[in-house]
Amino acid sequence: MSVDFDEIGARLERLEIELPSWGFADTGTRFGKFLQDGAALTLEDKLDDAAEVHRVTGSCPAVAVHVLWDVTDPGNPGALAEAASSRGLRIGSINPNVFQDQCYKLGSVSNTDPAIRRRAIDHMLHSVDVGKATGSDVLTLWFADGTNYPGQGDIRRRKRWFEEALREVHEAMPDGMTMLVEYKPFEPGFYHTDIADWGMSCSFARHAGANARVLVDTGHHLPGQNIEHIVAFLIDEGMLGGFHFNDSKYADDDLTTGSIDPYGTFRILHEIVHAERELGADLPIAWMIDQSHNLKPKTEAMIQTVTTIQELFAKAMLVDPSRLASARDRGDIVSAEECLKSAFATDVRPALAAWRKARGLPEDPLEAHRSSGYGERIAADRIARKSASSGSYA
Ligand code: PSV
Ligand code: MN
Repeated sequence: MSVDFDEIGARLERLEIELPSWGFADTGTRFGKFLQDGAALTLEDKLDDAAEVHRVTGSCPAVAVHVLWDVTDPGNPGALAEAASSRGLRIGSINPNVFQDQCYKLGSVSNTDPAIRRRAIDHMLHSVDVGKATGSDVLTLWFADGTNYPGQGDIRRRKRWFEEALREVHEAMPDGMTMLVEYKPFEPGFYHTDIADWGMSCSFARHAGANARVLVDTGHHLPGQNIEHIVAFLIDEGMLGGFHFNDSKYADDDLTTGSIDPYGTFRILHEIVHAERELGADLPIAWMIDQSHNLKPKTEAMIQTVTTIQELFAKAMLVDPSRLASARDRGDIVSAEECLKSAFATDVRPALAAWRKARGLPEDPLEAHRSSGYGERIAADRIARKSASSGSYA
């Protein structure tokens, strides 16, 4: 298959991939954390790392922030935007946190205690203000609400509290802000979660208001689920709002996109490319990464993720739409499948390297990052700061 890169390069140029601030800090599992010398200690460190990813890829100008973890001066959220813009970045999605405080043990907006429900809603309203102050146009909502045991909660009553809360927050959003409603089938609720799947997200988004959409986190599905079917369905309903890209083998593993099932991600991207071709325009999708790397060097893993998404997107654009349509119309299943397989099998890396070169970017972003010495420099600086502060770093 010959690679015509003009259309692909132009589309990739517009494919901005948002980085998660939390992907640069030390994270772990419920069994413990393995600390990295180069892990970000502060919001500024996270932005420095994001700026490094943007420097070598040219495709990541926005950074998602988590309100409790990143808005260290709630009285002056505009400072966040300044910190980002001084590094050539901007603040992307705003992620409220109504899952961490002790009061949320039995739920946030679905808690039976009205004072706790109010506290959660107020935090989301504050997050809308953070969005206004930072110029962000996306509010991303994920809730840990759920129950662990049969009988623990009144599922329908909780659903109605969710609807009320999301509507109130939606009403407070300025024009141009989008609310994204994320779903997850389990964890930390191991019996039921209040927004367990895409259908519930879609229903809650519709109740919330005209600017609410569904957020598909690729790791938030039960094994074997056909995610590209969900994506295609949501596109057709006008309800797909954004992605949290990652990969998983078992559940919400937070693995690097494409590390386990690159063909699965390719098939998702193909549904998007297919719809965009029919529409003749880009779909209004927020492209976000949601990965916490416990073992891989974090900045390297982000660069690897961005280049992988670009490769898979380019491959998806190689699917020949007229050959595919004709095979489908003839009922020629083998040829239809071959359209996808041969596009997926094409090595797009040389074409992507040439595309990057033409944009004045490094042909190999990962190699450029490694040879810059950035990783060693930040590790030395951050180790020194860790040992100078509390001495808690072991
Ligand atoms: C929850 O598992 C999630 O996917 C949500 O998007 C959170 O905001 C994010 O991870 C960060 O922990
Ligand atoms: Mn997520």
